[in-house]
Amino acid sequence: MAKNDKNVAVVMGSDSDMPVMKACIDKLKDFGIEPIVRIISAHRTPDIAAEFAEAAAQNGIKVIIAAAGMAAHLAGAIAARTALPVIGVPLAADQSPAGIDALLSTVQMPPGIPVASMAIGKAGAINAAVFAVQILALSDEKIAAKLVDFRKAQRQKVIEKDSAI
Ligand code: RP5
Repeated sequence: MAKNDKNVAVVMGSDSDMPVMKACIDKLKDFGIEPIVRIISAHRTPDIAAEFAEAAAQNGIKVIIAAAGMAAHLAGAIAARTALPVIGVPLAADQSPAGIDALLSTVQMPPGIPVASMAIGKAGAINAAVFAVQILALSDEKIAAKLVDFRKAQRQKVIEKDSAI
């Protein structure tokens, strides 16, 4: 993969994760960020997960969002092989105990190799995008300005809902 201007990667363990992770991708696009999107499994394609993580920084990626369900080791496995910030999104897969399995697998990283774990499911998917935006905003004034606008719009929506009651 050539170095490009796509500096956020959204990686998920299966195409079955896409219905939830679309919310993450769409939120990034709202901020003008076109992410690299990959399906990579920590368990089914561990070699590809390792290659992706080890090459990510040299490929221009600054933040990695990694989502998975069940024994959700994807975010941790990637974090083990890169010093880039990794944001984890635990998902509630079919037959999962409401995503608690994935939450614990994502959040319970050993000291020294952190994953910034978001909430389970769509809320976490959206917050992963916003958190990635917040990281990029530290060194990008245009993204920082969009973040200010996003917060203002969000505030306004709540005020309007309050007025409508
Ligand atoms: C995880 O197992 C994936 O992230 C997905 O949430 C879950 C089930 O995967 P599929 O059997 O639908 O491919 O690795």
